[in-house]
This record gives sequence, structure tokens and C-alpha cells, in this order.
Amino acid sequence: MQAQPRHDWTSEEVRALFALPFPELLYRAQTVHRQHFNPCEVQVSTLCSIKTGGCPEDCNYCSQSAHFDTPVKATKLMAEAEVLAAARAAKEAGATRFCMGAAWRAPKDRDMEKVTALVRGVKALGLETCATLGMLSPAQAAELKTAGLDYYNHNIDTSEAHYGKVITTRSFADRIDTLAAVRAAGMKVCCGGILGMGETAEDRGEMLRTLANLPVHPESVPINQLMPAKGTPLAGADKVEPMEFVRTIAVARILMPKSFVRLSAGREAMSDETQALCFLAGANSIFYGEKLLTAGNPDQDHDRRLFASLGMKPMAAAEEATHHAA
Ligand code: SAM
Ligand code: DTB
Ligand code: SF4
Repeated sequence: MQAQPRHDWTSEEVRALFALPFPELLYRAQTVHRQHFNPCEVQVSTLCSIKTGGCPEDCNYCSQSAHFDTPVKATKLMAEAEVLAAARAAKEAGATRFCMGAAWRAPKDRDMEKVTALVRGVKALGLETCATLGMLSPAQAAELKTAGLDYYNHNIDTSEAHYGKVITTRSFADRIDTLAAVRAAGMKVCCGGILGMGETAEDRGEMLRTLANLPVHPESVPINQLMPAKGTPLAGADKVEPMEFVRTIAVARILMPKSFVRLSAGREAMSDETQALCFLAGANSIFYGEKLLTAGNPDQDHDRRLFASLGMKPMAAAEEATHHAA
């Protein structure tokens, strides 16, 4: 019988999944994965930082926050021609989705005009469009949808209990409000979090439970491993145990069977073997290209070799479009 998406997971159930012996957990995750996806295919997105640094928020993990002394220099919004050239290159390299990130608390009205033009331009190249611009009002979400934005990325980052220890300039509830505005506007949701910010195993479970108990599961669930950024309060945070990372991917897969689970930031610091375990645990999406927003990512040759060694391949846009979260 197919695992149907549920939205009523309890803390006990999630805890019990994390406590399963590794072979049992992976078997269950793989079983669910195969009911909904071809386990040999991985969705591929490419990131572009259209406005870097100088951000007024104080996210303790982020190299782009103006609160911390980091090597990242603040830039203006990129010119349209430059963004479109990056999008073309991403498409040629095999990406199906282009994700534009801006270091804003929220877009201002004058930003909206420029960003909607970028969305139209990227969409016209035949790519799926995604943006991550901070908080949105319902009207801004509707404007982006009208411009052709397919996905909006807005992460809850961690559990509600741990959130205040990582960010003080906005609340967990603010994040949930923006997610609701994105949904109401009819866009797809990309929402996940970061492991390695001093959270407990319980916090990881609760973060996933919040995502899985949203009225509709996020279509895309990025699980990032903290990339320690020089000058930020979390620069020296303890590393995540690789098996704990893999377990978190597996639990995400089981809780949100029809969603794309993205093995997101932090792959550069992972062995190929850990990445392979993540794919076996149900991860089926990655960021492709040697730069994320400000930090590094494996280069395309490395990823091509990794895929070839595993007999896996990038998912075609047409195939991707047949999947729907619930
Ligand atoms: N400013 C917007 C916002 O925060 O919503 C969008 C850009 S922000 C950089 C997007 C996401 O990247 C964050 O929510 C966080 O989950 C992730 N991220 C940022 N810095 C990271 C780091 N050093 N390691 C891992 N993930 C990170
Ligand atoms: C997400 O969950 N991870 C991406 C994307 N959404 C926007 C960003 C990762 C950022 C990694 C650190 C950096 O490049 O500065
Ligand atoms: Fe700003 Fe986003 Fe970085 Fe937070 S994560 S400081 S909101 S760019």
C-alpha cells in the first residue's frame, strides 16, 4: 500500500523514527521513496545571489548579515543581463530550476519591479523559477506569482524552541505567515532548515514535524548542513555526525513522501559516501554549480562523476513536473 501524506505527526512518532536501527530506517525511507519517485533521478537546481550581503537580519549562521564582521562584501541588485546570462549557463549545464536569492529582510516596492522583471526573463528561458527574498506580504506574493514565479524558498531553519537562539530580528511565526502568503498566492513552497546550529536531536525532529504538519507539504524540502561562516556567532559550532544527517534525510522522506528532499548546502564538506547514503535515504534534489550564495559547492565535474559512479542522473523537467506534493 502506498504511504499517503499525513499532516498529524506526533512528537512520539517522529522520535520513534529517529530511534529505529539504521537499516530499518533506511528500508522504510527507500520504500516510501520508490512509491513516488524513480530512486535513480535527482532534481537539479542552480542558485544565484542576485543581491549579496548587508542584510539587516541577525541569523547567527549567515555570512550576509550586517550584524557580523564577515569577509562578504555587500553588493547592489545584479543587472538583468547578468542574471539572465547566469540562468542560461545553468540551463546549459543541466539545471531545471534557477533560484534567485537576495539578502533582504523583505523586498521593498522598488525591488519588486526589478525582481518581477528577472522572474519573467528567467521563465522565458524555459527554466523553473524560484526566489528567496525574505518576508513577503500577501500582495507581494501575488505579484511574484503573476510574474511567473513557480517556487518561493523560505526556510523555518530549526525548531520553534531553538529559533530564538539563532535569530532575534524576526520570529518563527513571521516565517509561518510568509509561507501561508506564498501558498495562498498559488506558488509552490520550498522550505527546510539547517543542521549543525547547536540544536538537539529533538529540535531536528520538531523542525521536520512542523514542515510535515503544514496544511500542504512543501514541494521542496532543503536540508542544509551548516557551512560555518567566518565572523558569525556559529562559526565554531559542533559538526553534525554524518549518520545523524542521513537519519534526518530519511525521516524527512518518510514524513513528506511526495516532496523533493534536497541535500542542500554543505555537500562540499561531505564525503561522496555520505552523499550516496543521503540519496539512499531518500534525498532526490541538489544544488548544482560551484557556488551557492556566498559559499562553495562541489564543481560540476565532481558531481557528474558522483552521479556516474552511482548510476544516477539529473531529472528532466518534464518528469519533475509530474510530481505533486500533498
Ligand atoms: N534572506 C532570505 C531569507 O533568509 O529568507 C533568503 C536568503 S537565505 C541565505 C536562505 C537560506 O539559506 C537560509 O534560510 C538558510 O536556511 C540557508 N543558509 C544561509 N546561510 C547558511 C549557512 N552558512 N549554512 C547553511 N545554510 C545556510
Ligand atoms: C537553502 O535552503 N539553501 C540555499 C537556498 N535555500 C537559498 C542557500 C544555502 C546558502 C549557503 C551559504 C552561502 O552560500 O552563503
Ligand atoms: Fe539575511 Fe537571509 Fe542571511 Fe538571514 S539568512 S542574514 S535573512 S540573508
